[in-house]
Amino acid sequence: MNSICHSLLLLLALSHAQPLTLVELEARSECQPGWIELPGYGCYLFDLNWSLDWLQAARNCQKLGGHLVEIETQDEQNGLTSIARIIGEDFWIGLTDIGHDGNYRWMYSGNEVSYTNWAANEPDGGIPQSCVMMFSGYGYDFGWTDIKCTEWSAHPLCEANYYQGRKMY
Ligand SMILES: [Ca+2]
Ligand SMILES: [Ca+2]
Repeated sequence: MNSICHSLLLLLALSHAQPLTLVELEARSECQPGWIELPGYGCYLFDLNWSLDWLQAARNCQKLGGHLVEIETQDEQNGLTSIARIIGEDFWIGLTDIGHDGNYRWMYSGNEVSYTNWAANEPDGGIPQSCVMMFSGYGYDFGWTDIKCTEWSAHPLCEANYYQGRKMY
């Protein structure tokens, strides 16, 4: 998108009294088409094309040049929650305790989880529930739940670095 067009859209967006729609958020973005920017954090894809199990969702994000989202701060979570509320569906995130029950790690970075957004009484699943979803139902409001990796389907929520031309940086 050229910069004049981008500035116009930005002006339009800033002059809105209403919250931005998904289309407007995408139009303002410095990310790949279809991805949404959270300024300072990166690019995110709420991939509504697919409803997949956790591993398939992870592969799907990888194929698209990203990875399942890793949520490190309350700010990042708040941004993602506000978009997920508009969509109103469940999303996989890149957190798992497969192979080390109760010790949650982000799959892509390998980092142990520090910030968490567990819903009340979660995680509650022990060994059978090893993958983590931002869940829309039961009043969870996109808080995290541990859930079976293969018996549930949800949309992938992918994250990638900023995009310039064809090069990620
Ligand atoms: Ca992140
Ligand atoms: Ca659970």
